[in-house]
Amino acid sequence: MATAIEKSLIEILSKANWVGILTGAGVSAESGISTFRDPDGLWSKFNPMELASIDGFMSNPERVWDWYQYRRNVIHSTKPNAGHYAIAEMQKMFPYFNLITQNVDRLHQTAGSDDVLELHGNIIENHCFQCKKPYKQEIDLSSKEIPRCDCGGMIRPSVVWFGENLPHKVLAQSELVAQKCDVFFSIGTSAEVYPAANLPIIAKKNGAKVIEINPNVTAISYIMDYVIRDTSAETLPYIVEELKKRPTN
Ligand code: BV8
Ligand code: ZN
Repeated sequence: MATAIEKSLIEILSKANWVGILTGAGVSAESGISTFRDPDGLWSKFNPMELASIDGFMSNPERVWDWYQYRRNVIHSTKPNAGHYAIAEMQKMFPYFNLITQNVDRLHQTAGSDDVLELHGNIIENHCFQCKKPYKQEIDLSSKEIPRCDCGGMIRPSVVWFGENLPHKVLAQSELVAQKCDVFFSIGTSAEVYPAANLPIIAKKNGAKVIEINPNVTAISYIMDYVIRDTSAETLPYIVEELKKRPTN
């Protein structure tokens, strides 16, 4: 059962005109996908700079390719959880609503969210490391062979690695949401990675009510107006049910 959600939060939400949500790996945890910085997370087993960076790919492309193939196989057998579905429902409950995600698994889209702002790209698509051309051929998830582009370049997953710029348009849109919304959720993210972690701070500075849904304390818990120390799959369906009971504006 979600920890007691303050009545005032539901009150604020029922009157909200524009809701923004930033999600991180924690939202996919209850679908069975490891997070990065939890004690059993990916970064406890792998070195991010070796596996999620341009230098890492250049120094050992096979190791990086293998790691993404392993993650793609994990993601391939997962399904959205109640938290993803609740966010997809929330999209229809406000005059303006934007979902911004750091996740690359596309479970939000599978759950029915559309126009998802993917700050860190996605693990499903691929492009050429050399000429950047999108690589449209089906990837054999069991293959250790790095496919080649017709320019001869190696193919890589279309995620944003450390040291790489985020897609400019997506970042600009996300910053606009943070500036304009009246309520901003930070859900399932440790808020350690920038510029994504700036978004709740921008929202707060621009007068939004900021809400954190996370079983643990994060680097930005201190700025929150509301903190719900529970999981997303528990909390979000409960918020949706409470909102349905109230007349929205
Ligand atoms: C950039 C790849 C401009 C995709 C990722 C030095 C050199 C270069 C850059 C930097 C530098 N110093 C700082 C930087 C900037 C750097 C950065 O922020 N580094 C940090 C670590 C200090 N950022 C960048 O490099 C970005 N680009 O700035 O470009 C630039 C250019 C050149 C030089 C400088 C700057 C690029 C950032 C994107 C990096 N790519 N991954 C992939 O393979 O997935 S980041 C990686 O962390 C993931 O993508 C993930 O999205 C991201 C954030 O992690 P979270 O989603 O928050 O996950 P985490 O495990 O941390 O936390 C999970 C949370 O969930 C926890 O709080 C937990 O309590 C909670 N939780 C658990 N279970 C649940 C739950 N919550 C709810 N319910 C549950 N059930
Ligand atoms: Zn190419």
